[in-house]
Amino acid sequence: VFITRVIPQAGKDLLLAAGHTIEEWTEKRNLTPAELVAHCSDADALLSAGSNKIDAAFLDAAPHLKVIALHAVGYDNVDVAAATRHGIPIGNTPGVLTNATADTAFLLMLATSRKAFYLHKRIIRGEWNFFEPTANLGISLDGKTLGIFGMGSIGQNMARRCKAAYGMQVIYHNRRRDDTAEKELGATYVDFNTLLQQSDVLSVHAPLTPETQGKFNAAAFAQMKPSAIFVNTARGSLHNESDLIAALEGGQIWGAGLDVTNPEPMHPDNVLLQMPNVCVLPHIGSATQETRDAMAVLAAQNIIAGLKGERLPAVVNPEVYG
Ligand code: 8YV
Repeated sequence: VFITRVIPQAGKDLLLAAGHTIEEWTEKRNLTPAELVAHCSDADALLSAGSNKIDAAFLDAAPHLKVIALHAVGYDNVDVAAATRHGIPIGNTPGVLTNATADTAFLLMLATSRKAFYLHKRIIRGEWNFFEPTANLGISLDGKTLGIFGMGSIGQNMARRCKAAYGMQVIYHNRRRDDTAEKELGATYVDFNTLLQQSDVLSVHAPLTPETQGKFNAAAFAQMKPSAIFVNTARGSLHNESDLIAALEGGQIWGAGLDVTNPEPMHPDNVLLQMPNVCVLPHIGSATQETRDAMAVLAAQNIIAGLKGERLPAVVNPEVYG
């Protein structure tokens, strides 16, 4: 089993206990496509943590692979149709990272609403020297409208937190209407333009697909409230970064909380990092010890099942089973 980045020991222990041999890439840099091919040409299974492209060319060059397990819920780096053609099941890690990722969205919403990261930087710079009742003001979240783009389990969890904490009204836009969101959370389904126009906080929880790529662009930001906060914990390519910067500079929206950027890592000179109403984190959505352990275990369970020829506990392409 080839593992593309260092993962929690719990996952590796499970693979070893099942009798598999593992090779783990430990360098702190991305494998090049050629290196990935070289390490997988004889491998029976790939455990992929990170954003390496798993495309048709790679699959052709790794003929022994019987299963691929992602240490992630998102699978935008995988050509799923090509994997299915090769008869390779793709596993991912849904469910176990839902709470941690919703927490990160909630954290970014709250931190942005109170300019927390910027004010922290001001203290470090020695700029906390005077109190004024009109300085350092943020935005209250009580009773505001939360818009969710992508009402899957993470979006629902974010909505649940925001309702419980702030009594927020929830509106959402999704590929299809969701019964749980409507019955349990009282969420209202709206079209995309209404979502933009009515949200005080707009939190993105959709996968990256050709339909969602660049969805939050100048035209979208222009429809939002000047007091709105944009939160993205999904994938950086769902928003257009220069359009986001222009919208913040032009006052079309008030603030942004980002756990994902394009590219990653974000360049330290990025103007977003200087803006008072912007909070950026280095893609830590699922980064708690407990969650990462659970992801590693589920990824290992997917590999073990795949190598036995059994159905993966969490499979992205069930059509591979015919
Ligand atoms: C992963 C993620 O940590 O699950 C996802 O889709 O973005 C993160 O939780 C990341 O893909 C690295 O494994």
